[in-house]
Amino acid sequence: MGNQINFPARLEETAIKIKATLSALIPEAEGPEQQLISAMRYAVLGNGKYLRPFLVLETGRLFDVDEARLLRVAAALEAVHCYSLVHDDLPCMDDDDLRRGRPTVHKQYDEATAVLTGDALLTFAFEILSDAQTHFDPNVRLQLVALLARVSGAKGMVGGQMMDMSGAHLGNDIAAISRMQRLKTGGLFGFAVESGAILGKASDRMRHALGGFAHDFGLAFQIADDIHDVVGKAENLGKAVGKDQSHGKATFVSVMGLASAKAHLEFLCNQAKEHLDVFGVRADALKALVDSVAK
Ligand code: GRG
Repeated sequence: MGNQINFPARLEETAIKIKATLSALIPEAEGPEQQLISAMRYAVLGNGKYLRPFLVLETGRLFDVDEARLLRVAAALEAVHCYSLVHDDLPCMDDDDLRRGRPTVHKQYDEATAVLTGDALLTFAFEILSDAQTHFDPNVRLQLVALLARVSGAKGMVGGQMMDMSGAHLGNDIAAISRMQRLKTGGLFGFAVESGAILGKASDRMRHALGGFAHDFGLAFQIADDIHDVVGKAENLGKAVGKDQSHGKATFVSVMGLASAKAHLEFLCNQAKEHLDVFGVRADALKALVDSVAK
């Protein structure tokens, strides 16, 4: 029997829940901090797909983890993701005017506000994770904090961004590009999946399967993004397209060619789903997410 999941509806349901959680965690404020809080809300409550929260929720559901806890962890992860987008859009980095179909934070507010918004979202994530409402066991909280710090920092997303910015050194080395992308975008997907397993006290076998899934899914997501950069339309993506090409950046498409990149995407998506077979139909929502990326 095929996958019975209505993926768009399920993703929309996650988006609604995570936005409500983030809105409650970052309430509007009056007074001197008003502009910063307003920009933080603008950054996290946009028209995103909320894929990382979806992964946290669906992985946690495999282990019957309480949804309120999953939503807090997902909110922390989304805050880090949004911080990275706000900083990545700055003139000193990718210099983008459009994000999620709206002006980027530095365009809507100003550059200083955008820098501070990113800083505040990053630290806010750790405030949420370290709060006892996230989990009663301080050991579990510590594992979450340590993992998010690792995947976000110099040996994770920030390190990958640094490699990307000095992209000339990557040349046409597909292994180096894969490593850079694994650090830059794969780490947060890894956290999404592993946090569900940490909260669910998953067995080593389950963790191993989820680790394989996160690895293949993260790479597939990046290849799909590279393909969209070449063949996508800005109005569909809510951001500029063709930027990698015009900046002469080495991407999976520029190195492998479009046809091979598409074939590799399909291979990785199939492999990602195979890792999930151990969970049976309970992983159908995660498999539906993979299918959406494959398309
Ligand atoms: C500035 C520290 C720092 C890091 C930046 C992730 C990142 C590193 C930059 C984002 C720029 C980019 C295009 C990365 C590729 C991954 C990607 C497509 C991110 C966008 O994620 P989506 O598609 O976005 O999940 P939404 O808006 O749906 O959340």
